[in-house]
Amino acid sequence: MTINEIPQSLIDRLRRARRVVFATGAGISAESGVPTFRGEGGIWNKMRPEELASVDGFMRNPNLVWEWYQHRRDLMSKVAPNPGHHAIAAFEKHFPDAVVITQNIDGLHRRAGSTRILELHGNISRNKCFDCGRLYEREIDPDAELPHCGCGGMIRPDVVWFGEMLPHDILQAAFEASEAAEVFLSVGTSAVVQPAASLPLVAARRGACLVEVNVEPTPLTPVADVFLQGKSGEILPLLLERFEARKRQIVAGDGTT
Ligand code: BV8
Ligand code: ZN
Repeated sequence: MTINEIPQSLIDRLRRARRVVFATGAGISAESGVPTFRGEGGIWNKMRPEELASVDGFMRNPNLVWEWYQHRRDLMSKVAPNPGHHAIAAFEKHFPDAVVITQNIDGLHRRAGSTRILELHGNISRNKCFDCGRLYEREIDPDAELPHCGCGGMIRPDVVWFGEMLPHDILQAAFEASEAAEVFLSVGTSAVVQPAASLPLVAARRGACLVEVNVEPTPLTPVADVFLQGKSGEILPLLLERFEARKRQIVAGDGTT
Protein backbone atom coordinates (compact mmCIF):
# COMPACT_ATOMS: atom_id res chain seq x y z
CA MET A 1 0.00 0.00 0.00
CA THR A 2 1.30 3.48 -0.81
CA ILE A 3 0.67 6.59 1.24
CA ASN A 4 -1.68 7.94 -1.42
CA GLU A 5 -3.94 4.90 -1.18
CA ILE A 6 -4.96 5.98 2.30
CA PRO A 7 -8.32 7.71 1.81
CA GLN A 8 -8.32 11.47 2.48
CA SER A 9 -11.72 10.97 4.14
CA LEU A 10 -10.01 8.88 6.84
CA ILE A 11 -7.38 11.56 7.42
CA ASP A 12 -10.11 14.21 7.69
CA ARG A 13 -12.07 11.99 10.09
CA LEU A 14 -8.97 11.54 12.25
CA ARG A 15 -8.35 15.29 12.14
CA ARG A 16 -11.79 15.93 13.62
CA ALA A 17 -11.60 13.12 16.19
CA ARG A 18 -10.53 13.17 19.82
CA ARG A 19 -11.42 9.64 20.90
CA VAL A 20 -9.52 6.99 18.92
CA VAL A 21 -9.27 3.26 19.74
CA PHE A 22 -6.60 0.91 18.39
CA ALA A 23 -7.84 -2.68 18.88
CA THR A 24 -5.06 -5.12 18.12
CA GLY A 25 -4.60 -8.85 17.73
CA ALA A 26 -1.74 -11.24 17.07
CA GLY A 27 -1.22 -9.84 13.56
CA ILE A 28 0.36 -6.62 14.85
CA SER A 29 3.10 -8.65 16.53
CA ALA A 30 3.68 -10.94 13.52
CA GLU A 31 6.38 -8.63 12.09
CA SER A 32 8.14 -8.76 15.44
CA GLY A 33 8.45 -12.51 14.97
CA VAL A 34 5.65 -13.56 17.33
CA PRO A 35 3.66 -16.33 15.62
CA THR A 36 -0.05 -15.67 15.15
CA PHE A 37 -2.67 -18.21 16.12
CA ARG A 38 -4.39 -18.75 12.76
CA GLY A 39 -3.18 -18.45 9.20
CA GLU A 40 0.01 -20.02 7.88
CA GLY A 41 2.58 -20.71 10.59
CA GLY A 42 -0.08 -20.05 13.20
CA ILE A 43 0.42 -21.91 16.45
CA TRP A 44 -3.17 -23.14 16.49
CA ASN A 45 -2.42 -25.02 13.25
CA LYS A 46 -0.31 -27.48 15.16
CA MET A 47 -2.69 -28.06 18.01
CA ARG A 48 -6.15 -26.96 19.12
CA PRO A 49 -6.26 -23.87 21.30
CA GLU A 50 -8.53 -25.61 23.79
CA GLU A 51 -5.77 -28.15 24.45
CA LEU A 52 -3.28 -25.63 25.76
CA ALA A 53 -5.00 -22.29 26.34
CA SER A 54 -7.78 -23.62 28.57
CA VAL A 55 -8.37 -24.71 32.16
CA ASP A 56 -9.19 -28.26 31.01
CA GLY A 57 -5.97 -28.39 29.02
CA PHE A 58 -3.98 -27.23 32.05
CA MET A 59 -5.72 -29.67 34.40
CA ARG A 60 -5.14 -32.50 31.93
CA ASN A 61 -1.47 -31.76 31.44
CA PRO A 62 -0.14 -28.90 33.59
CA ASN A 63 3.49 -29.59 32.72
CA LEU A 64 2.83 -29.47 28.96
CA VAL A 65 0.91 -26.19 29.27
CA TRP A 66 3.52 -24.69 31.61
CA GLU A 67 6.30 -25.70 29.17
CA TRP A 68 4.37 -24.19 26.25
CA TYR A 69 4.08 -20.87 28.02
CA GLN A 70 7.74 -20.99 29.10
CA HIS A 71 8.62 -21.52 25.42
CA ARG A 72 6.44 -18.56 24.38
CA ARG A 73 7.88 -16.39 27.20
CA ASP A 74 11.38 -17.23 26.01
CA LEU A 75 10.43 -16.29 22.45
CA MET A 76 8.78 -13.05 23.56
CA SER A 77 11.87 -12.10 25.58
CA LYS A 78 13.81 -12.10 22.29
CA VAL A 79 11.45 -9.99 20.16
CA ALA A 80 10.94 -6.23 19.98
CA PRO A 81 8.09 -3.91 19.06
CA ASN A 82 7.85 -3.27 15.31
CA PRO A 83 6.96 -0.04 13.41
CA GLY A 84 3.27 -0.86 13.81
CA HIS A 85 3.52 -0.76 17.63
CA HIS A 86 5.65 2.40 17.45
CA ALA A 87 3.19 4.18 15.14
CA ILE A 88 0.33 3.50 17.56
CA ALA A 89 2.45 4.84 20.43
CA ALA A 90 3.28 7.94 18.34
CA PHE A 91 -0.41 8.58 17.65
CA GLU A 92 -0.82 9.16 21.39
CA LYS A 93 0.91 12.56 20.88
CA HIS A 94 -2.02 13.62 18.70
CA PHE A 95 -4.75 11.79 20.62
CA PRO A 96 -4.12 12.02 24.37
CA ASP A 97 -7.30 10.00 24.98
CA ALA A 98 -6.28 7.23 22.55
CA VAL A 99 -6.76 3.74 23.99
CA VAL A 100 -5.05 0.52 22.92
CA ILE A 101 -7.27 -2.51 23.47
CA THR A 102 -5.16 -5.58 22.82
CA GLN A 103 -5.88 -9.30 22.75
CA ASN A 104 -2.13 -9.90 22.82
CA ILE A 105 -0.29 -11.06 25.93
CA ASP A 106 3.21 -10.13 24.65
CA GLY A 107 3.54 -6.68 26.27
CA LEU A 108 4.91 -5.14 23.03
CA HIS A 109 2.59 -2.10 23.06
CA ARG A 110 3.93 -1.00 26.44
CA ARG A 111 7.50 -1.58 25.32
CA ALA A 112 6.78 0.61 22.26
CA GLY A 113 5.69 3.45 24.54
CA SER A 114 1.90 3.26 24.53
CA THR A 115 0.54 4.22 27.94
CA ARG A 116 -3.22 3.64 27.85
CA ILE A 117 -3.45 -0.10 27.25
CA LEU A 118 -6.25 -2.54 28.06
CA GLU A 119 -4.86 -6.10 28.01
CA LEU A 120 -8.06 -8.11 27.52
CA HIS A 121 -6.36 -11.49 27.80
CA GLY A 122 -3.69 -10.80 30.43
CA ASN A 123 0.06 -10.73 30.09
CA ILE A 124 2.43 -13.67 29.65
CA SER A 125 5.08 -12.07 31.86
CA ARG A 126 2.81 -12.42 34.91
CA ASN A 127 1.89 -15.63 36.73
CA LYS A 128 -0.71 -16.39 39.38
CA CYS A 129 -1.68 -19.23 41.65
CA PHE A 130 -4.33 -21.50 40.14
CA ASP A 131 -5.93 -21.95 43.57
CA CYS A 132 -5.60 -18.76 45.62
CA GLY A 133 -5.01 -16.34 42.72
CA ARG A 134 -1.91 -14.80 44.30
CA LEU A 135 0.00 -12.84 41.64
CA TYR A 136 3.65 -13.65 40.91
CA GLU A 137 5.14 -10.78 38.89
CA ARG A 138 8.67 -11.95 38.32
CA GLU A 139 9.44 -14.34 41.16
CA ILE A 140 9.44 -17.39 38.89
CA ASP A 141 12.74 -18.93 37.86
CA PRO A 142 12.51 -18.99 34.04
CA ASP A 143 13.66 -22.60 33.96
CA ALA A 144 11.38 -23.68 36.77
CA GLU A 145 9.56 -26.96 36.33
CA LEU A 146 5.88 -26.53 37.17
CA PRO A 147 6.20 -24.25 40.24
CA HIS A 148 3.77 -24.24 43.16
CA CYS A 149 2.42 -21.47 45.36
CA GLY A 150 2.94 -21.31 49.11
CA CYS A 151 -0.65 -22.50 49.46
CA GLY A 152 0.22 -25.63 47.49
CA GLY A 153 -1.66 -24.55 44.36
CA MET A 154 -0.07 -24.82 40.91
CA ILE A 155 1.21 -21.59 39.40
CA ARG A 156 -0.13 -20.69 35.93
CA PRO A 157 0.35 -17.80 33.49
CA ASP A 158 -1.82 -14.77 34.29
CA VAL A 159 -3.62 -14.96 30.95
CA VAL A 160 -7.31 -15.51 30.08
CA TRP A 161 -7.91 -19.01 28.75
CA PHE A 162 -10.77 -20.18 26.55
CA GLY A 163 -13.87 -20.61 28.66
CA GLU A 164 -12.58 -18.12 31.25
CA MET A 165 -14.14 -14.74 31.93
CA LEU A 166 -12.10 -11.68 31.03
CA PRO A 167 -11.10 -9.33 33.88
CA HIS A 168 -14.35 -7.47 34.52
CA ASP A 169 -12.88 -3.98 34.99
CA ILE A 170 -10.74 -4.22 31.85
CA LEU A 171 -13.60 -5.55 29.74
CA GLN A 172 -15.91 -2.85 31.05
CA ALA A 173 -13.35 -0.15 30.17
CA ALA A 174 -12.91 -1.69 26.71
CA PHE A 175 -16.63 -1.54 25.99
CA GLU A 176 -16.83 2.05 27.28
CA ALA A 177 -13.89 3.12 25.09
CA SER A 178 -15.45 1.37 22.07
CA GLU A 179 -18.84 3.00 22.65
CA ALA A 180 -17.22 6.42 22.86
CA ALA A 181 -14.82 5.97 19.94
CA GLU A 182 -15.03 8.33 16.98
CA VAL A 183 -12.48 6.28 15.03
CA PHE A 184 -11.98 2.57 15.83
CA LEU A 185 -9.04 0.83 14.18
CA SER A 186 -9.09 -3.00 14.26
CA VAL A 187 -5.52 -4.10 13.56
CA GLY A 188 -4.22 -7.63 12.94
CA THR A 189 -7.04 -9.70 14.33
CA SER A 190 -9.06 -12.48 12.74
CA ALA A 191 -12.06 -11.00 14.57
CA VAL A 192 -13.43 -14.37 15.75
CA VAL A 193 -12.62 -14.58 19.46
CA GLN A 194 -15.32 -13.23 21.74
CA PRO A 195 -15.95 -10.91 23.50
CA ALA A 196 -13.08 -8.96 21.83
CA ALA A 197 -14.69 -9.45 18.41
CA SER A 198 -17.81 -7.55 19.56
CA LEU A 199 -15.96 -4.33 20.34
CA PRO A 200 -15.65 -3.00 16.74
CA LEU A 201 -19.35 -3.71 16.18
CA VAL A 202 -20.24 -1.72 19.30
CA ALA A 203 -18.16 1.19 18.00
CA ALA A 204 -19.66 1.02 14.51
CA ARG A 205 -23.21 0.92 15.92
CA ARG A 206 -22.43 4.13 17.82
CA GLY A 207 -21.33 5.84 14.59
CA ALA A 208 -17.58 5.43 14.81
CA CYS A 209 -15.54 5.28 11.63
CA LEU A 210 -14.47 1.62 11.58
CA VAL A 211 -11.05 0.99 10.00
CA GLU A 212 -9.56 -2.48 9.54
CA VAL A 213 -5.86 -3.11 8.95
CA ASN A 214 -5.13 -6.71 7.94
CA VAL A 215 -3.19 -8.65 5.33
CA GLU A 216 -6.41 -10.40 4.37
CA PRO A 217 -10.16 -9.85 4.75
CA THR A 218 -11.87 -11.07 7.91
CA PRO A 219 -15.53 -11.40 9.01
CA LEU A 220 -15.24 -7.74 10.08
CA THR A 221 -14.21 -6.45 6.64
CA PRO A 222 -17.75 -6.13 5.21
CA VAL A 223 -18.70 -3.94 8.19
CA ALA A 224 -15.62 -1.70 8.04
CA ASP A 225 -15.81 1.80 6.55
CA VAL A 226 -12.18 1.54 5.45
CA PHE A 227 -10.17 -1.65 4.81
CA LEU A 228 -6.44 -1.01 4.57
CA GLN A 229 -5.06 -4.28 3.23
CA GLY A 230 -1.44 -4.96 4.07
CA LYS A 231 1.00 -5.37 6.91
CA SER A 232 0.30 -3.23 9.96
CA GLY A 233 4.03 -2.54 10.35
CA GLU A 234 3.87 -0.78 6.95
CA ILE A 235 0.37 0.69 6.94
CA LEU A 236 0.28 2.27 10.40
CA PRO A 237 3.51 4.31 9.84
CA LEU A 238 2.04 5.47 6.49
CA LEU A 239 -1.20 6.48 8.20
CA LEU A 240 0.76 8.40 10.85
CA GLU A 241 2.93 10.08 8.18
CA ARG A 242 -0.12 11.10 6.12
CA PHE A 243 -1.92 12.38 9.22
CA GLU A 244 1.06 14.42 10.43
CA ALA A 245 1.65 15.89 6.95
CA ARG A 246 -1.97 17.03 6.85
CA LYS A 247 -1.62 18.55 10.30
CA ARG A 248 1.50 20.47 9.22
CA GLN A 249 -0.32 21.74 6.13
CA ILE A 250 -3.14 23.07 8.25
CA VAL A 251 -0.80 24.64 10.81
CA ALA A 252 1.08 26.29 7.89
CA GLY A 253 -2.27 27.81 7.00
CA ASP A 254 -3.15 26.37 3.64
CA GLY A 255 -6.60 27.79 4.24
CA THR A 256 -8.44 24.52 4.71
CA THR A 257 -9.41 23.15 8.13
C1 BV8 B 1 -15.33 -16.03 27.41
C2 BV8 B 1 -4.72 -15.72 25.75
C3 BV8 B 1 -17.26 -16.30 28.74
C4 BV8 B 1 -4.07 -17.03 25.98
C5 BV8 B 1 -6.59 -16.10 24.24
C6 BV8 B 1 -17.69 -22.50 22.95
C7 BV8 B 1 -17.14 -23.00 24.12
C8 BV8 B 1 -16.40 -22.21 25.00
C9 BV8 B 1 -16.22 -20.87 24.72
C10 BV8 B 1 -16.77 -20.39 23.55
C11 BV8 B 1 -17.50 -21.17 22.68
N1 BV8 B 1 -17.89 -20.37 21.64
C12 BV8 B 1 -17.44 -19.13 21.84
C13 BV8 B 1 -16.78 -19.13 23.00
C14 BV8 B 1 -16.14 -18.01 23.58
C15 BV8 B 1 -14.65 -18.10 23.28
C16 BV8 B 1 -14.42 -17.85 21.80
O1 BV8 B 1 -14.59 -16.74 21.34
N2 BV8 B 1 -14.06 -18.90 21.05
C17 BV8 B 1 -13.82 -18.70 19.62
C18 BV8 B 1 -12.69 -19.59 19.17
C19 BV8 B 1 -15.11 -18.98 18.88
N3 BV8 B 1 -14.09 -17.04 24.07
C20 BV8 B 1 -13.70 -17.30 25.32
O2 BV8 B 1 -13.68 -18.40 25.81
C21 BV8 B 1 -13.32 -16.07 26.12
N4 BV8 B 1 -14.00 -16.12 27.38
O3 BV8 B 1 -16.02 -15.84 26.44
O4 BV8 B 1 -15.86 -16.21 28.67
C22 BV8 B 1 -17.64 -17.71 28.30
C23 BV8 B 1 -17.19 -18.76 29.04
C24 BV8 B 1 -17.58 -20.05 28.63
C25 BV8 B 1 -18.37 -20.26 27.51
C26 BV8 B 1 -18.76 -19.15 26.74
C27 BV8 B 1 -18.40 -17.88 27.14
C28 BV8 B 1 -11.82 -16.05 26.37
C29 BV8 B 1 -11.09 -15.86 25.06
C30 BV8 B 1 -9.62 -15.56 25.33
C31 BV8 B 1 -8.80 -16.78 25.03
N5 BV8 B 1 -7.39 -16.43 25.21
N6 BV8 B 1 -5.32 -15.72 24.43
C32 BV8 B 1 -2.87 -17.23 25.08
O5 BV8 B 1 -2.59 -16.37 24.22
O6 BV8 B 1 -2.21 -18.25 25.26
S1 BV8 B 1 -7.22 -16.10 22.69
C33 BV8 B 1 -6.01 -15.79 21.59
O7 BV8 B 1 -6.57 -16.09 20.35
C34 BV8 B 1 -5.62 -14.35 21.48
O8 BV8 B 1 -5.58 -13.69 22.71
C35 BV8 B 1 -6.62 -13.76 20.55
O9 BV8 B 1 -7.74 -13.29 21.24
C36 BV8 B 1 -7.04 -14.97 19.79
C37 BV8 B 1 -6.35 -14.94 18.46
O10 BV8 B 1 -6.99 -14.01 17.73
P1 BV8 B 1 -6.12 -12.96 16.92
O11 BV8 B 1 -5.40 -12.09 17.88
O12 BV8 B 1 -7.08 -12.36 16.01
O13 BV8 B 1 -5.00 -13.80 16.16
P2 BV8 B 1 -5.21 -14.71 14.87
O14 BV8 B 1 -3.97 -15.50 14.68
O15 BV8 B 1 -6.52 -15.42 14.97
O16 BV8 B 1 -5.34 -13.67 13.67
C38 BV8 B 1 -4.21 -12.88 13.31
C39 BV8 B 1 -4.73 -11.92 12.26
O17 BV8 B 1 -3.68 -11.04 11.90
C40 BV8 B 1 -5.18 -12.61 10.97
O18 BV8 B 1 -6.39 -12.05 10.55
C41 BV8 B 1 -4.05 -12.31 9.97
O19 BV8 B 1 -4.55 -12.16 8.66
C42 BV8 B 1 -3.57 -10.98 10.50
N7 BV8 B 1 -2.16 -10.66 10.23
C43 BV8 B 1 -1.10 -11.52 10.19
N8 BV8 B 1 0.04 -10.81 9.97
C44 BV8 B 1 -0.32 -9.49 9.87
C45 BV8 B 1 -1.72 -9.40 10.04
N9 BV8 B 1 -2.37 -8.22 9.98
C46 BV8 B 1 -1.63 -7.11 9.78
N10 BV8 B 1 -0.30 -7.12 9.62
C47 BV8 B 1 0.39 -8.29 9.66
N11 BV8 B 1 1.71 -8.28 9.49
ZN1 ZN C 1 -1.82 -20.06 46.14
